[in-house]
Amino acid sequence: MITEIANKIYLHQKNGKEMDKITNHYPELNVSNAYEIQKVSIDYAIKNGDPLIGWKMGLTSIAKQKSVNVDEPIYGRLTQSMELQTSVLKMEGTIHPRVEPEIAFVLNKPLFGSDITAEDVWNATEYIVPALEVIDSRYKNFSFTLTDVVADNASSSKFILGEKTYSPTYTAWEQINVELYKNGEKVQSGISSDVLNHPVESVVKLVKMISKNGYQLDAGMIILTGGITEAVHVGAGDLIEAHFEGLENMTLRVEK
Ligand code: 0L1
Ligand code: MG
Repeated sequence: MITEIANKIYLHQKNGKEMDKITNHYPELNVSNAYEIQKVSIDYAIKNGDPLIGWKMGLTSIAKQKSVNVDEPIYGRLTQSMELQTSVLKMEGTIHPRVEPEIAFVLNKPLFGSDITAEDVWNATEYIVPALEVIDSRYKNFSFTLTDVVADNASSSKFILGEKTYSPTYTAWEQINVELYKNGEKVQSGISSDVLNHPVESVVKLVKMISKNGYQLDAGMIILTGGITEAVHVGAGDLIEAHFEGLENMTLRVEK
């Protein structure tokens, strides 16, 4: 059953086609099953030439956790085809994308174990960089239970990293105010402490969560720590601008 569901989700992710919630058909599935489904579906992508290049944390703000009625974040996996190389998102192959600003860590050492600390993460960080994540649930109406969204790789779709990278000591990474503009109008704002109090704590939590399932973060991996504002719906013709206080600004143009 796990492999059958994982294959179906993989195909819907690859083709950008919406589907019914898996819990409609398999109500007995739990979150632990969902993480297995996530692993198997990403393994299909990897076997088909799309390597794992990172991990992400989702539901890292109290507001997002409340929206799914949970009190824990979730994690997902990032593969090479998800990384945008130019500031353009093509609507083709997406369903109902939303964009959110994040802080990303890039590692130079592996990180593992349930006793990991923030200091371990700082010591393993090559650089930090602003990012925009595009989330795009494969489920109809962007509506799901926790089990559904975990199986669907935490709604991962695309992401782009900023061009300018920063040292871990560059600034207070939990005090970055971010404003998100859509077509010139401010639509969201937030502060990076909304990401589990500090983005570094999101990496700590990620390592603890995946180590329970027998995984680790490898050197070179990109970690998206979680949305600093609510995610904003986008469609063809939209221009998103993210102003990260004290850092470079980022833009994303959405095309047909
Ligand atoms: O990156 C995220 O926080 C997304 C987590 C999944 C929930 C959603 O799709 O909003
Ligand atoms: Mg996110």
